[in-house]
Amino acid sequence: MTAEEKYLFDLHGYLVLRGALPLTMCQRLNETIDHLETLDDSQTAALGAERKYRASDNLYAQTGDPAKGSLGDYDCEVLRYGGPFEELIDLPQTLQYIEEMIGEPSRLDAASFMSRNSGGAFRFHHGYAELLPYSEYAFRDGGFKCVSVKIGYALTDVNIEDGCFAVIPGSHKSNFTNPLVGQIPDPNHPLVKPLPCKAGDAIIFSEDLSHGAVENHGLKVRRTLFYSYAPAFHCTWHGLAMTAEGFEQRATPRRLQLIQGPPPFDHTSEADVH
Ligand SMILES: O=C(O)CCC(=O)C(=O)O
Repeated sequence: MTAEEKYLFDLHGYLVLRGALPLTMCQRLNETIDHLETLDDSQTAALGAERKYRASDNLYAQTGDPAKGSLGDYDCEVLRYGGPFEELIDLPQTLQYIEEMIGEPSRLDAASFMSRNSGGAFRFHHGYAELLPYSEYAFRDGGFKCVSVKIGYALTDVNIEDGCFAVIPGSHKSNFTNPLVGQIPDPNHPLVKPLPCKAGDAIIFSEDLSHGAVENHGLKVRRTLFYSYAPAFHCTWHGLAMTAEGFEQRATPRRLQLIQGPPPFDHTSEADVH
């Protein structure tokens, strides 16, 4: 991270990396999703790419209205399918940021694809002075020590009207109740920063930051991949870091380590304990 990126991440709680996904990779990811969407629910489930449709009473998500014959808003645990989604586990363009923001041996604790139709939105959560051990933002001894850092990869162009990701910059350090938590982000509210993206852009953010998505008023389906990382002592989010058959055999050593979790303490700190 450059000195300016460190300053901005500390100040705002997020960074936008333009063009983090190489164009060809973004195309391959979209082609894979296009293919999976030609299959019915039982066929995708048999391949490990089960579509989990958002319930309309979800606490945070406002579900969109699919066009006639299209799929409803759904999430998919893409690593259970494998394919090109495995390449994002250790994408060099973003992993270097993750390592510096966590500042400890790290692991991947979740990965999912989200498809959101017109009308969909996601209410603000986090960033309200709560003490959540799984999401704390911290800076100590000259380095970041974040407990959860997430990357949202845009697979489609998303403007404000398409329901882009939105944050309250600086809320990761807030010590007071946040009145906007639980509300759908209003892009015109002075505290709210909508983050329009082009396909291939990545937003890296501390989970401690208030974040959500503004309402999709457009006609396009928004496609996003979320990859989440944490210190190695973390457990994973339910099944969200489970991998497809044969992963152990084909994975690079770094990919395998990020999935299995490296030893949580490095050699020096282990010596401190004895
Ligand atoms: O829809 C979005 O971009 C926000 C999703 C999100 O924050 C979450 O799933 O926790």
